[in-house]
Amino acid sequence: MKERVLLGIVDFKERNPWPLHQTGYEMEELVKACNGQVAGKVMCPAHPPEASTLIHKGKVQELAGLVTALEANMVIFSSELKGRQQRELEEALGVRVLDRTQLILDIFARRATSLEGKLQVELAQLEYRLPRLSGNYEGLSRQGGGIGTSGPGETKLETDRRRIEQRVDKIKKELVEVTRSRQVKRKKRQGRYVPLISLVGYTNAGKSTLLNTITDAEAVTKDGLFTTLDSLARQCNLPNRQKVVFSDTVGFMHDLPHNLIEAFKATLEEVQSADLLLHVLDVSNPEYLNFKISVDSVLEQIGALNKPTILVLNKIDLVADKGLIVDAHRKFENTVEISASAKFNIGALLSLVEDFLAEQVAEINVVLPMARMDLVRLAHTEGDVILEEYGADGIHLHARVPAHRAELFQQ
Ligand SMILES: Nc1nc2c(ncn2[C@@H]2O[C@H](COP(=O)(O)OP(=O)(O)OP(=O)(O)O)[C@@H](O)[C@H]2O)c(=O)[nH]1
Ligand SMILES: [Mg+2]
Repeated sequence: MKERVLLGIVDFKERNPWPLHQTGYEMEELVKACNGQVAGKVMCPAHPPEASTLIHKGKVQELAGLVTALEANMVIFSSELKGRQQRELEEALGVRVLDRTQLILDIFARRATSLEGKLQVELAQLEYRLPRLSGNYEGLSRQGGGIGTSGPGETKLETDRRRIEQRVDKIKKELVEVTRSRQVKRKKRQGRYVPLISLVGYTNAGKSTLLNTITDAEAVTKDGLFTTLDSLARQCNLPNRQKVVFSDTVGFMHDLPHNLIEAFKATLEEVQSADLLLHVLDVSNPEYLNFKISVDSVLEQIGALNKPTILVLNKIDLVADKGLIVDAHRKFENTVEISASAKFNIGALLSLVEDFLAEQVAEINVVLPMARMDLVRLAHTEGDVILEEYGADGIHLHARVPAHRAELFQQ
């Protein structure tokens, strides 16, 4: 059975982090991503931050009336709730109350498939719950398969802070192990110096679609939020036959729960170690400039904002006003407009990628003295060897190596 959700869109007036209609739209999309059904949407003016309740009494009464009239079995607020606020609202409304953070965590819990992803989400959920635990509050039943119940089950242990803390410690240790084994795999790949290109961007921008268009990956694409959670990497050849790896990543969103970003930092190492980022932007959405700001803010939090980046203006098949593209080119550096699904202008994007990589990868074609096997080994471990032949005059080596290594071979 689908949950029927009444949405409370909290209006902070001039303190709103984001246009309110976009918040409302995104909240609806988040509910859909959880398989829920939006029964109604109510704007709720917020109290000043120092007030103990989030919204005023009259509004709570109005919501209670709507819960009955619309047969909603859950109310979800667009801003984060303190433990006490959530309990008071549940008592007043008689149905379960969640906030945006719990909703996002729930989506991640549903979508996580890898062991690492599952652990990361469980960690974020437990850390969200810890400061909100309360000794004697039973709360409304969290049994069944509804929104907010995915992930670690809510048992008696939930009220036992110490046991949750132990679980948090255990997950952290397990994550160190899982992350280490993934890093070993990545090192092996990097050992051959195949440049890594990471696709980043707001959720639903078209990253997975672009990965599929460029490589022959079969990444899942869908109109909806947070379709991709685990990163997926695919090797392919650029038109100039250079080998590269493209990797798809989890989509970003504005105001992502902080402990979720923390938990996903290990996965996002792919982004940190990338040679080049393709920042995919859905320019058919009027909020695209805000999307870019949000994505840049997450990139900054994971220390990847200064990476070489190509801004990929996607979904231009849906953009009627071409002035918008001209504008974006003027505003930002290194932009290229494409349509990932209609496969438009992909050639231009790839040639831009080649230009970027050319600055980081050098192609060498040299004859080395027989005594310099160390350089041949270096070319194998850090580079991509195209030809290796042993002649009377020495070792003929044709390879691509990291630009900063090229000089060693030229001497
Ligand atoms: N019209 C149009 N639709 C596109 C284009 N690129 C992607 N889409 C659609 O946009 C939706 C989202 O695409 P995805 O590739 O799943 O987006 P994503 O960035 O991977 O999203 P998350 O994994 O949720 O972060 C899908 O319905 C795609 O078919 C495009 O160039 N034009
Ligand atoms: Mg995706």
